[in-house]
Amino acid sequence: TDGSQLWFTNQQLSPKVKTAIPTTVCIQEESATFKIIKEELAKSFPALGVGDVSFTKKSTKNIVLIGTADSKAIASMVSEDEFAKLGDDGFLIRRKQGDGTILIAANTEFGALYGVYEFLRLLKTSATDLVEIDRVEIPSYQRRILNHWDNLDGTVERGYAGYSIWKWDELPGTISPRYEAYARANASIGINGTVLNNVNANPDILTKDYLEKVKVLAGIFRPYGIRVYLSVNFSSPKELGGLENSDPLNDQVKSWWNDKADEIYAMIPDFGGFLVKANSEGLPGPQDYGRTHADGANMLADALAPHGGIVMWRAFVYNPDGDDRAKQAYKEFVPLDGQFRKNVIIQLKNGPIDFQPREPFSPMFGAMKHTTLMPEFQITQEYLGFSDHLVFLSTLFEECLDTDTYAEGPNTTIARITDGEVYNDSITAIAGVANIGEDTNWCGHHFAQSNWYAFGRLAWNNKLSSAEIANEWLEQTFTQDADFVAQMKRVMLQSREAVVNYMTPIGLHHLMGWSHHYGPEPWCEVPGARPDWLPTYYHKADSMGIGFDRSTTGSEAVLQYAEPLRSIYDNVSTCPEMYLLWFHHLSWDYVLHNGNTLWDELCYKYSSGVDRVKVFQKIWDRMEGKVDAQRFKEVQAKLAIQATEAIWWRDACLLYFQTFSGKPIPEELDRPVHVLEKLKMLKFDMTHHN
Ligand code: BDP
Repeated sequence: TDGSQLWFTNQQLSPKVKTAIPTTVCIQEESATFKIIKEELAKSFPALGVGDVSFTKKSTKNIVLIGTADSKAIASMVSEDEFAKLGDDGFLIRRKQGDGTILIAANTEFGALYGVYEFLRLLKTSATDLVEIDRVEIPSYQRRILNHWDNLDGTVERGYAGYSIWKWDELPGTISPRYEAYARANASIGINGTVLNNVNANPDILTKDYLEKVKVLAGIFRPYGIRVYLSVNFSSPKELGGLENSDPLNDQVKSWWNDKADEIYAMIPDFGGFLVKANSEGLPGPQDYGRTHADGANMLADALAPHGGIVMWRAFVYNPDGDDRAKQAYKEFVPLDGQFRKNVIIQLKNGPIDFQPREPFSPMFGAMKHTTLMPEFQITQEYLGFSDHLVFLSTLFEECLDTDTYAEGPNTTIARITDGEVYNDSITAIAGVANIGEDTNWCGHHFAQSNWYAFGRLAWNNKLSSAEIANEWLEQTFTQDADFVAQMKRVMLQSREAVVNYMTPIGLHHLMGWSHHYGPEPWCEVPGARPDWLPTYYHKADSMGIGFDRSTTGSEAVLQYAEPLRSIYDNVSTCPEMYLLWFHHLSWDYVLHNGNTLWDELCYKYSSGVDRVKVFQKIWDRMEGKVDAQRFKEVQAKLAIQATEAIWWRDACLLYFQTFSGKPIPEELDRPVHVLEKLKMLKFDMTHHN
């Protein structure tokens, strides 16, 4: 098995499904989406051993009945009240008592499609016994979106699975079969939007030629319930339209965008909207003209509003001459609270810096009470070992969503702030930066598929646990063998903490190599470089100690958090140890709660990260024979890289920090196998990773 089939690999009926599944399927409606539903069932039932399916429009006993209220049979079995609760994408699956019929009902055909994928998932995983099934699912977020950082030249920024799956040169004439496979995979986990191009947007995406290509993709995705969105360059009116400037208050600029929106919607009536990175990392934006982010976002929002489109405006802004980088987005955006149009959503990375293995949450969550916010996660592993390291990111996503901001008192979690529960937002959304490329297995590492999967599942239901997600992913992707699932679930659930420990434990961050962001370079110096792109800006190691003082004696970033978090983070004895060096600069002799000095604890943490990966290797080796030989070997080879690189990280960081601490590595721990001076001379070769 080469991984190309993603989580559709294992077609085995779950042992828990004791009951007979009807093989007659009644679907009374017709559409492209219902056709997909039929195809899925026609493929899956025989493969699962349920039997060949026969489709009928007649509702009898002992059938699988699928549809919306437009289907008479469905309408007679589901009340209006029940339908009202389901919303656009929700569905119910219910076993009708007495005659064996399984009902899958929704308000829309897309809801029915999600219901069918859920039904198939239940058949294939040991989640539920279907005999008495009676469940309602309503997605946590209305818009569940992948962000592709794919460039028009076919490269993928921070992509580690080969070139882009979008073949812009071949479109619109030639259609890769991958497009539909992509749509199917996304729909199966509830993803309903895709931003096709990089946030560092090339204006050309809005030319007629490219829009023709986009239109073809939108057409393929449409029956799967997936809308297309585009990243736009704020200077497009100037660059493409030949206008004098792109000032959002310039009437010509406004009409350029209005016309562009009209043009897009004439071609793609269900177009989702724009994603914008503006005045960030050198990109143009409204501030170039003395205007605010709100001025810029609102102008675009006004162009899209008549068509029902939205603007996702990114808050990833920071400036080398500004304050502590961790504080800047908040300082820029919070004063604008309440000034954004209803169809603007501020898209916010989970942490205040940048997708590090661990960051405290961005304090903007909860601080903008009159502005809609959406979380942005990074599925691609820019800072977590690319597609070479096995890291299950679900626990990172879950940690963020479950974090209590206390913005409105206890239980103001990021999940509840962003899914509309706390502030009743009319639009809700969540985004994940995709890890997909043209590699046969889509994501570079077989286990990296689980991160795409987990993002979709959490976007659908932000209360799911990572353990449940790992479980169902493993069962569908590999096997239901109980030992395999139990062992590998443990590996997955521990994997993120392992990477935190061998890269950036105790609140350290941004220690990685210059520009490519691979491997450790805590010593990194680049002549003339922006200081806020250098590790020394973040770790501040010196002979006295290590860490970034963001407490009230330092940059005061803690003040951006609501009480009691502000005080908890500010006080070194109450600050959670996982954030200690994020918020405090501490002496090497500082004693932690467990009695270790900070230096010793750093050594233990780095070592434990390495040890964990070695355990992962052993566990995987025991799985031989339980999975196909190809995937077994490929994962085994990746784990070997990961173990080697975990040691590289440990040695590089400890040897370098040791030049400041002057302290020995605790007796019982493994000694470094590298020499610092040699590590410093390593030149990283990106070609190996693409
Ligand atoms: C950083 C990446 C950079 C992205 C930027 C962003 O290094 O490639 O363009 O984020 O999110 O993590 O805009």
